[in-house]
Amino acid sequence: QFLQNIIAHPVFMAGEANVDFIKDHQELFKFKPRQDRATKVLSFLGDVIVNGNPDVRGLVDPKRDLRKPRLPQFDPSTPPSPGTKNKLTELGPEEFAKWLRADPQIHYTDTTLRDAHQSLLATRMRTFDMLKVAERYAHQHPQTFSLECWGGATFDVALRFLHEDPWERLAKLRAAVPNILLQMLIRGANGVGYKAYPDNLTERFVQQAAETGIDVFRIFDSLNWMPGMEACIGFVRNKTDRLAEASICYTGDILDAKRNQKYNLEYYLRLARQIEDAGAHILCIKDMAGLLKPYAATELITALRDTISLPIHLHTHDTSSLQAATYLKAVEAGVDVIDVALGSLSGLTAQPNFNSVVEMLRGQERHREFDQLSLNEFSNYWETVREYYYPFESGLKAGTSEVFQHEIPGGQYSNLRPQAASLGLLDKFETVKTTFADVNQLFGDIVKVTPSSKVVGDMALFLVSNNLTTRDVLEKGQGLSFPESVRELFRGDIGQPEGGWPAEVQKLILKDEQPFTDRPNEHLAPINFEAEWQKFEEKFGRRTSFTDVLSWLLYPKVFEQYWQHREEYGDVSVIPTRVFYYGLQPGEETIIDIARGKSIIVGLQSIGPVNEDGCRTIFFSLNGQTRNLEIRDTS
Ligand code: 3PY
Ligand code: ZN
Repeated sequence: QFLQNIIAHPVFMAGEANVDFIKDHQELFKFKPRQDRATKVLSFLGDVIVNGNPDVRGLVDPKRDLRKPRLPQFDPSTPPSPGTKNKLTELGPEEFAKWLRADPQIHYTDTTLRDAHQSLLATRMRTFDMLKVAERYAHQHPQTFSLECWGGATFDVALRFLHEDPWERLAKLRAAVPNILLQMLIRGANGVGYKAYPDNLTERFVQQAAETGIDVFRIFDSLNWMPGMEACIGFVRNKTDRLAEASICYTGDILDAKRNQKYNLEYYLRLARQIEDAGAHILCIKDMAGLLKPYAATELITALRDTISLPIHLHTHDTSSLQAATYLKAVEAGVDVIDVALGSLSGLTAQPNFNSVVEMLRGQERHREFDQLSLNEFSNYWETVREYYYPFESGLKAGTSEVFQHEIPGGQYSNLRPQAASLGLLDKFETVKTTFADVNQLFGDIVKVTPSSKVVGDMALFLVSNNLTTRDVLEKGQGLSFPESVRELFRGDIGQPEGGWPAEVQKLILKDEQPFTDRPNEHLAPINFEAEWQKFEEKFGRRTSFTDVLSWLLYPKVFEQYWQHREEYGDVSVIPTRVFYYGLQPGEETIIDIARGKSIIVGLQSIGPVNEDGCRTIFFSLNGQTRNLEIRDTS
């Protein structure tokens, strides 16, 4: 610290330090007390106890019964049995894909650690709760095809709201699950963000994700625009030895004459051929809103199996509560892998129920055996843990066939409600949903999935909060100024939709601005990684890693806040979730594993009154010793 004080001193920095510099500047000997890990954790807890965790402020129900979960049984004395990860290492991606396509038994991807909580709990599931069961899962269910555990919104939410490093989450899951493929969702040219990134940034991101632990890259473009996916497929193929799974996002209804003008069977088969030609190893049908009805699945999967030779992976959301029937038809038609979530985090806007789908197929030709008692133990674990996240529940109580009208993706639904609430529009949520459908028609009937779906949502909220309809847009759009994201969409910032943008609407939105039709990434200068790393070190210091640099390049402001939080409070991902969100009650104790093999026991003794500085003294016990901390009361 002494050296740091010298280097940072204005006299020294101006190059004016002489021999008496140290003698004349006694402030160089003033050191900020170095906060150890335990003190940092206590400061965080003190803040939650006094002021509440800002992420749940106003939503806490002190009477809620938050029990301790029971961990599923497993035998830690033997290593987990080899699974699909071992198979990929043995065969390489091309041969693996052939093996998958030829395997007669159905495969399952478990989405509990990504899409299920993104769709039910606004992506808030913490690494802490995942790690409690990851190793157990690897032992108990090694025949799972993959665990979807990264990408989509998890990257942003981990940094922004959970103050966690997404890379650390991935590395820890990889260590706990050495035998099952780990899968991520990547938004093609938009990476794990909401806009186009320079190609070489996505390339390094893909390489780093593979090195850290990802085996299956599920790639999609939010408008089903091939140029938005091609580069990313190439990065996975050429820069890693992992699987490139490219998606057709399913929208409309191929069996409904009113909805299949544009998005019909031919359209999807053409895309599938292009995906195969682009070099993907697996084809995904990404039914992000849960619109693929059972008989449409029969048509689509049968035709796809006849048209391409890739294995087919089906993803859906159970918003309508019909999708187990879709899976039954898809399995009969020869789908290779289906996405499911463990019972207590399944259904509604998440994936169909893993435990039940296994039972649906038991005794049938394509059944794959899973220990049902153990699956239920995992489901029970998540049922208890889900309660900790109650402030983030979407409020949807039952399946709804409304989804066939509004077509809101499952992953967006749980976000749109709080977004509407924050604008004071909760009592108009029905109108928001119907306006979402109207905006889709205004925009020319587009594929709606992140980020295009977010723009449709932004426009719907804009219209409802200004008491406008899509007809008003057509009649007086010249005089309206639209949300920034809408302008960007029509300018071509996230790609081109099938059939192009409706020209009249595009003119109303862009006014005199010229749209482009080539890849938005072509307009972005490549990243100079050396220069950026240097800038990064100047800003954040040397105790950093390349994964931090990548996080910063993808989400500069969010990373900066995350970094400040980490400097002040340390690694808060190790704090148990109940304590992280709701603090401790006087007399309560918790154990926190603050580093490998190092645990502390923290108890709350009492909370002092507010003093004249606006602070409260919190009396903690730390490993049996009393520790007082002054915490500012901002409530
Ligand atoms: C995401 O991009 O986060 C999605 O889940 C899209 O379905
Ligand atoms: Zn999804």
